[in-house]
Amino acid sequence: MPTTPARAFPEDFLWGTATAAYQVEGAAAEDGRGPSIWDTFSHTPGRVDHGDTGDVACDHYHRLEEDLGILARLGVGAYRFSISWPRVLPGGGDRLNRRGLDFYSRLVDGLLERGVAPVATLYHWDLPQELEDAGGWPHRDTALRFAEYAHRMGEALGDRVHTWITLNEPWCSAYLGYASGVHAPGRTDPAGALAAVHHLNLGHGLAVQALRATAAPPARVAVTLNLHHVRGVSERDAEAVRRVDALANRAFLGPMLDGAYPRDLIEATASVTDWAFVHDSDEATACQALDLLGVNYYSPVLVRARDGETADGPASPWIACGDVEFVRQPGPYTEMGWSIDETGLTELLLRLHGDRPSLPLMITENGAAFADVLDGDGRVRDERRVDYLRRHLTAVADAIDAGADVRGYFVWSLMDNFEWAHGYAKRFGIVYVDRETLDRTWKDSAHWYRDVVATGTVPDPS
Ligand code: PNW
Repeated sequence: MPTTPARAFPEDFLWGTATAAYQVEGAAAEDGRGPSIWDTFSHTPGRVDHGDTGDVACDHYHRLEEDLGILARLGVGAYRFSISWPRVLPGGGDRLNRRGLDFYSRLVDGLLERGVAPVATLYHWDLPQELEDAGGWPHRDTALRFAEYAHRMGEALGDRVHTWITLNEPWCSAYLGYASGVHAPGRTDPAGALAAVHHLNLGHGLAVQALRATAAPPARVAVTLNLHHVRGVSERDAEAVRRVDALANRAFLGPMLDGAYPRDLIEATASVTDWAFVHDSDEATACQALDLLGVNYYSPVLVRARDGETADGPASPWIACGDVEFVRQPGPYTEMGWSIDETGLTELLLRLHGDRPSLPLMITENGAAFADVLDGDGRVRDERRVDYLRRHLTAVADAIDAGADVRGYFVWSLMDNFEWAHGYAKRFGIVYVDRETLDRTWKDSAHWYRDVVATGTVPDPS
């Protein structure tokens, strides 16, 4: 008998790992793939650390069999990947690129053959460049193009993919892409960013309709949000917490789940936009019944009220938050500088469950970057990642014990990959990828996670 209590998860809990197309695939100009905003952005000097690009990434496009083998040996029940829109519809438009689609078809079949459920994300940030040139997400037509893309994918893969995610982290797409400009397409236009928020919400709703019309039942349709667990330094900071919650969370939860933008969001941003891009029935369209809410969690957010507006700093993702100060959290930190605090995950899950008890939750990303080293004996001793994962899984178990309906958990990420503006320097994988040879090596965390999956329990650290 173990002397310390292990945490057991429900029998049918879904264990998985996650990646995204541009971060792992490479083969950026092969088999008819068109350019995306991330190709343009990463090839623009100064945008990505060390000038890294996704041209080769992890070469997953060519190493599909090897990577399927890793998933099979991990024993995971599901794999969350994203479809590259410009690979299947170069230019974003009508012409289906059969060779591009064939890659996803082989991926899906390969997963099913190994007993791994495919979880497909339609949009993990790689907008076809032509659609950006036509206005991008601030432009209404992008939402309509996205719905057509969703329709095509539902038709092509909906017989075999039973769990769909429309958008990954629209917060990043809108605010990092169009307000702070640290992500593609690198624009710094707050009004455009809020228009992007809306067209992402609208595109989501239209995509859900398209998937319901095409994917074979019982398809599960979800969206993945990077919900921010916001805390105030003191009671006096409640208004600052509410503002950040409106911009980061309720800007998406409101239309998608309640069919309306929060009034306080509209009011707080009135000097930036009049929200005229919201047409009469848009909020109703954005609000489609969902089978799951995907939650990506890395770290909580700490804020306090600032006296008086600040002078203009660098472009910020936090529109209309000049009177809010973002406070550095206490450590320890990951390599991203993100504070490690799993209590925020429990609290976030319980809040979501309390607000909407009938909506099942799934952790679609959680993980950490550390400065991993491949030792001479071929081992990566990433005990800090094991500790991070153990803490966060325990936090999920705490939320489940307190009543939250959490159906699954996906580690970000299956393997080290292109970490957006940070390039390859930030390693999130449980599998190590050598940047010279692209060889894959299981880190200690991968061995640990395999045991968690096999037993359905998180062992105590001892
Ligand atoms: C998420 N932020 O990105 C993405 O879904 C992944 O593709 C990514 O690799 C992972 O988390 C790790 O970063 C984020 O600045 C990027 O707050 C930036 C932020 C949050 C999430």
